[in-house]
Amino acid sequence: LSLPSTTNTISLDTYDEEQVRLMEERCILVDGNDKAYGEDSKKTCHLMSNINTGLLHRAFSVFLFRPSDGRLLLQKRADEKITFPSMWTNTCCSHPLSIKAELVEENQSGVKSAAIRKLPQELGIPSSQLKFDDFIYLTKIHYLAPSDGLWGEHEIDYILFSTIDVDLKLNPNEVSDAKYVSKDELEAMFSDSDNSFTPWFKLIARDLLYPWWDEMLSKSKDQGTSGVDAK
Ligand code: DMA
Ligand code: MN
Repeated sequence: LSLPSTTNTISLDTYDEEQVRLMEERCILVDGNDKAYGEDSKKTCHLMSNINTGLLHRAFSVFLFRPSDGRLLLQKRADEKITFPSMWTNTCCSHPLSIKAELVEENQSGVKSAAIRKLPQELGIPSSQLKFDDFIYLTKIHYLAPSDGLWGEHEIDYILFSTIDVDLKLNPNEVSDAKYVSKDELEAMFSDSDNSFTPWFKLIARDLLYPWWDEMLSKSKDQGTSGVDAK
């Protein structure tokens, strides 16, 4: 007798305990038009066996810039992460959860609330430094990327930019390193084969980040200030 394989047969025993616990989070299921229709576990949403049948969920990606010099804050994902471990990526990524505050679509409130929840948890940024109106919604992208065969991503990803000063206290279970980079410094990192990058960061950098970054830096020059202000 051969039973069909289901997500329940996949064991998380070999992974980090805290990251396994987070696999129980309830993600928001969406259709190809980002219409929410239900929820399922983070584990179910990130198994390639389910992604290959079309399962899609909602996510966000934060790009945080330092006001004084327009540098972008990057993080290196912890070795403990189950998907895309040890890779450099944008400031913070995660998922709005299927709870009232994070389901709100008006003014992209749900994903902004989720960002304000995760920036402290991953990077130790004090919540008092994070204000709703400091997050600018740019656009959303639909992408699919396998991680290691078993795991992957298939998301509608909301891109949020912010130009604010923050204090950092990295959570080592989430982030093993962080640094602010200029465009040239990021290019140098991309050219160094010792570094690996998440697929969504590479995609967003090429298609969206560079034009936006240029515009932001030139605006601050027009204003004749040394600082950069996106507002
Ligand atoms: C998921 O990020 C979201 C995107 C945009 C890839 P993640 O794997 O860092 O999520 P979490 O921090 O919740 O594990
Ligand atoms: Mn995801």
